[in-house]
Amino acid sequence: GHRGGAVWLTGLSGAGKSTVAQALQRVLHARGCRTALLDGDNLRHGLNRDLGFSDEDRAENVRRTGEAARLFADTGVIAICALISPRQRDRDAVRARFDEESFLEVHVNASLDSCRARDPKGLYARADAGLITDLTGVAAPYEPPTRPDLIITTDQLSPSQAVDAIRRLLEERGWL
Ligand code: GGZ
Repeated sequence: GHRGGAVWLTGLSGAGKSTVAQALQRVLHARGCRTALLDGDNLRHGLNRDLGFSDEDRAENVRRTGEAARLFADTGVIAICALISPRQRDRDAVRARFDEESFLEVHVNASLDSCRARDPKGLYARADAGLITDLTGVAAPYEPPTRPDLIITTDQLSPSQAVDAIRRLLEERGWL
């Protein structure tokens, strides 16, 4: 069996949050865990489609996703959340909605240079061309977690190594 909770992946666009989230979901499924994947980019097509990228809208995006994650966690599901979630206060507000042992903040860490070099969606190029004026890390702030439960440096770890580190953390914390 396993416990419900939220694994909250925060980091810059292009740091690898979605890749790690999907790989984590596969590993947890293989172990018989029930999971839900809440990916910021996907949620912005549905639940959060009314929201943009102002500080206020990002805060609401994070809040709403945190509430959805809590509903899943309450039914015993492990909610894997992958949002830039650039503000510490917004992430702290989500954490405060969970039992202390049911929320894990994971910093998916990559240098801005490597996110730029990857630029999987061409966002950094579009920001340089002036087509996006509020890209996180370029023209909008990113506050790295002050006390993350785990830091995954994707410059140094493969996706499977990153997932392994999260799996070990879940075992240590008694989720698995
Ligand atoms: C940040 C942006 C922006 C701006 C579009 N700033 O890497 P992606 O492309 O696939 O995922 C990013 C997604 C960010 O949504 P989040 O819900 O994770 O952001 S937040 O937590 O800050 O609310 C990115 C894309 O949307 N995108 N414009 N200006 N990311």
